[in-house]
Amino acid sequence: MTVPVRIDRLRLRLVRLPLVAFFETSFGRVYDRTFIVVQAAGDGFEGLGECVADVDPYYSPETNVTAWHVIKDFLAPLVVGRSFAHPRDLFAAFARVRGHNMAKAAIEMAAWDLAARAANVPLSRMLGGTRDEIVSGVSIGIQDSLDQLAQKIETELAAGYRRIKIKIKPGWDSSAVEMARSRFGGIPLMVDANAAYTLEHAGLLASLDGFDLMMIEQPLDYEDIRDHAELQARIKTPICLDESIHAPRLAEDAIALGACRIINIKPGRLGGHGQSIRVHDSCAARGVPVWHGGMLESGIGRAHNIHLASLPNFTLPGDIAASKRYFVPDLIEPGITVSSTGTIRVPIGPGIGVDVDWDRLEAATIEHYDVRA
Ligand code: OSB
Ligand code: MG
Repeated sequence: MTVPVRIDRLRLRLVRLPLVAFFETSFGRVYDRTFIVVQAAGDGFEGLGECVADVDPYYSPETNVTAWHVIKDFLAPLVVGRSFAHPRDLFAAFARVRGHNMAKAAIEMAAWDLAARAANVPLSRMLGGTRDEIVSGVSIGIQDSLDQLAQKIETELAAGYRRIKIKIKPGWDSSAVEMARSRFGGIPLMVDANAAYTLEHAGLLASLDGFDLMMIEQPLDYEDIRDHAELQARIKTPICLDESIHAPRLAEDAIALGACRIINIKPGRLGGHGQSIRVHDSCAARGVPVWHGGMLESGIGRAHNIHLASLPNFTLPGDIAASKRYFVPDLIEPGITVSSTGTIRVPIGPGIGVDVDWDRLEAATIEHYDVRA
């Protein structure tokens, strides 16, 4: 099927928004989010994408400064003034640029939104989505005390969220998991280490087997698929890879090597919707479930995530929560809401199907840059 998309102009915005509460991972604590919003215009329509690169290169090698540079000087010239038979063709058009998946994804996703708006269909339909609502979980950062963590878990369970993920790091792991299990019983519970451990911690990680966790996300190093395979052979808890999987081929290798039993999909990390669908499909063919991760996106990126998570092999709850957990107000109006049973409806309007509050976006914009044909 061809879904033509033409790009006449790209507008980049560097945006900063305060988070409603600090978010701490093994990388450190953050109080706000700085990201790039991409507007892609063509054929009288406009599509939106969000670049999830952070201010620091701790989750991935990209930052919003590298992404701005790479989009402006290398990626935009490859697509502005061009027509494509399908938005999935943009990733191939970027092929000579190595890496920089978050920069590529921001443009590619804006092109999908543009194409879906031009075709007057919801993005989920164009992506191959099969459900009209998705199941939502939360990612709870490292807190100052176990009591604070308990309070957060209680609040999120009361709000209806269907899975609790706790960020861990050496010194904030067994105690946090033990507290969550003893206070909240058999809730769907998992942990995310953001690469904070090494194989030397295998004994400690194996001791988490007793807590019946759904999975442990990215326990070991960013690039280290082989050590994850060795760890998976030594622990019962399924390993889920996040940071390590930045290309479809790596997902296939990790599964073949037994390095993980579950994969986290984030379109920013993979280079956009097209690459995410490839990972989704190859995991489905191998009987490996996937779920949709989050990068503390605004409502723009979050809307993209919701549409992607409507594909059939997203069988585990995602890190896609309500706007009010991140930004008040969000860049979209109304914000994303979660039902009392922890579900989010997939928007049904054209494209990403959410409405940007342009005054708010303008007020949050630090810098603009336009690329025209
Ligand atoms: O590892 O999943 C991660 C946020 C920023 C960077 C990496 C991660 C996260 C989260 C937050 O866990 C998920 C969310 O957006 O709620
Ligand atoms: Mg993660």
